[in-house]
Amino acid sequence: MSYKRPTFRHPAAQKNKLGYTRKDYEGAISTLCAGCGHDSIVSAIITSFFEMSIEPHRVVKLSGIGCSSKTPAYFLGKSHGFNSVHGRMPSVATGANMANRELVYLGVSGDGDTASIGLGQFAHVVRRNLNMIYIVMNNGCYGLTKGQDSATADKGSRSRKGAPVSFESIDLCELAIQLGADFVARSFSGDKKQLVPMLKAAISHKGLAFVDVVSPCVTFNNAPTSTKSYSWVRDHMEATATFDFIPLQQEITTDYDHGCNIPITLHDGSVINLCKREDKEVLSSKKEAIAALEQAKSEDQLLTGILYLNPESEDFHEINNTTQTPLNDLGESELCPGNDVLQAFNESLR
Ligand SMILES: Cc1ncc(C[n+]2csc(CCOP(=O)(O)OP(=O)(O)O)c2C)c(N)n1
Ligand code: SF4
Repeated sequence: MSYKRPTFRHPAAQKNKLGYTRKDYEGAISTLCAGCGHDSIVSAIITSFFEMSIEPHRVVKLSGIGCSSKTPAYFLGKSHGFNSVHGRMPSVATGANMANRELVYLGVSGDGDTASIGLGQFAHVVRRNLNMIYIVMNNGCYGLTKGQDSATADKGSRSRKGAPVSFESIDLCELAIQLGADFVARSFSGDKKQLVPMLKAAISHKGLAFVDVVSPCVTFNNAPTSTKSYSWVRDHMEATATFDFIPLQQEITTDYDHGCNIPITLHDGSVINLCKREDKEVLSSKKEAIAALEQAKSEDQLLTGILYLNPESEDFHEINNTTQTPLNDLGESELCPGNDVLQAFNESLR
């Protein structure tokens, strides 16, 4: 069940370049537990799309099943939406993206949805580099089905009622890097200052942008013994870099503070402005990114930030040389070019 928001609009509400207010990017009122990290991520998504002035009707939001997968109901109420089957969001996203490459695809998933039942689908959508933003709201448990440990729960950690986790956890960021993702980032639901520019950069990235957001489940997995709790994350968080996101339309040069900021240009020309901590490197090598993640883990730290970025990313459409035109805009002669073309094509494969 979802509740509708009041339709009142404050006449002085701030508008973006399209003339929309933040309200135009909201959805139904959340029915998640008060304090759930997922709601904070929803708010960061709304802020990012509003501030980037993306037309809501150009966005497709997709999800699987779980509390996290319910959240597309709570943002971008005027966008296209598809709530699929548990762990199957990537295949629906692939089909939609292949039919129309002009839209912005945002997939929302949970750690159960992605790291357990959907692991196979996750692996293939990452290696195909589908042009989408893939967010995992990672709480280390199956919130919707009453808090069972998920595959991202760290070995030895303990939820509110459970025994210590016996198995090694899956680090989705490391896995995404190994599978070929060109944009891999991690943040914390309670750190909007980091999360909003990170999401903006993910939206601008061409190819799959994977964003793992540790998002505490206050009802089932917020005990201090859990590495996905508010208290643990606050005490053990370490950032690779602080950064700001500069959209393409803005003057870039005036924003740089040389000596601190490292600009990285994304495919659409927009820039992520990384402000390195003194002892940190920009992570553009897979090997180094994985080593940094492992190093942080061995020191009991949660590494956040853009963990790996390949600005030369080539997405699924480019790799397959697909048509620029959405399939429903193609005419009969393009969809069915005739026997001669078919014969020539078959010949070219002999
Ligand atoms: C095919 C199938 N198997 C199992 C379930 C039961 N189920 C629903 S949500 C869920 C796990 C949700 O966990 P997660 O993806 O981490 O999301 P959260 O609720 O924690 O946000 C499970 C096992 C289901 N709906 N469908
Ligand atoms: S059960 Fe956990 S994940 Fe689900 S809404 Fe409540 S706090 Fe959030």
